[in-house]
Amino acid sequence: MRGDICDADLVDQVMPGHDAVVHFAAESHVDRSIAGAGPFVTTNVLGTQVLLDAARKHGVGRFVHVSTDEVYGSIAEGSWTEEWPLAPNSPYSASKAASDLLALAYHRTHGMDVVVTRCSNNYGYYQFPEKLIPLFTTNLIDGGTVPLYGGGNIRDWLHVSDHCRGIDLALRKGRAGQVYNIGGGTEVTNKELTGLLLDAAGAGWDRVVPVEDRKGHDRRYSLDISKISEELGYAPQVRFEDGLAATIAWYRDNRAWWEPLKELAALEAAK
Ligand code: TDX
Repeated sequence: MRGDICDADLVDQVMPGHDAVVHFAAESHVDRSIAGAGPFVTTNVLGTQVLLDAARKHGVGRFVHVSTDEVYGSIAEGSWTEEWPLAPNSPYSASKAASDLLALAYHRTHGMDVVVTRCSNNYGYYQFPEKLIPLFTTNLIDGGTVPLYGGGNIRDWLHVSDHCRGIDLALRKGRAGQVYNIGGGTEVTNKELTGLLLDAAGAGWDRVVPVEDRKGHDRRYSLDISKISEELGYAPQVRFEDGLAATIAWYRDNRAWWEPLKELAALEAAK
């Protein structure tokens, strides 16, 4: 069944009988949140509250809230542990921080069995072509250009299958009320990553268009994953070079999936 997490009646109907909720649903693109924060507050904050209330009412066992490293803000050196204070910079990350804290508050206030995970930048199959890797890859496949903001910013890349492995461990073995960072252990600058995507497409730097920097652009994300590694036995398994090559091949082979989505995005942007 597909529906809106803000639809309290629908959520109330579908919740009974389940022993766990894994809450992935969110507005997730930073640039969209800069253009308009409304849907981010509605879906990420109110939607999470609707899910928490329904899970509590119907006695669902475990509630895993999937959060993000962006709630910590930006870090110049070293890596964030789970104790780091939250300092989000974009309307997107502020809305995720609010939902992350709300989930933890339901544990402390109501004794709900909540676990929060905070992941680094995901990549892989079926990622909406608004995020850096699928946007640049599909633009290059089509012979177009890629809009690079600055380029010195650093992200830690996590293959979607490693993220799911981490969430599955948190669901089955995580301790109630705890937060677990899930990182990929591969930090690269956006410029380095763009170079890899250009090489894979057989394209040169003339295809890169420098554009005005993102407002409030976080410079670097870096997660310390000792807690989930030591407590739950997590380790990322997909090497970045392998995961990236497979992802690029997937977008080459699956134009029918992403082309309509890009057409829709272009129509929205033209409005
Ligand atoms: O067109 C672009 N040009 C560009 O230079 C886009 C879309 C991005 N970028 C840069 C901005 C970032 O430094 O690339 C980096 C990655 O950008 P995104 O793919 O938009 O991801 P990011 O902003 O890092 O946030 C992502 O990781 C954390 C997800 O979108 C979030 O949902 C997640 O919580």
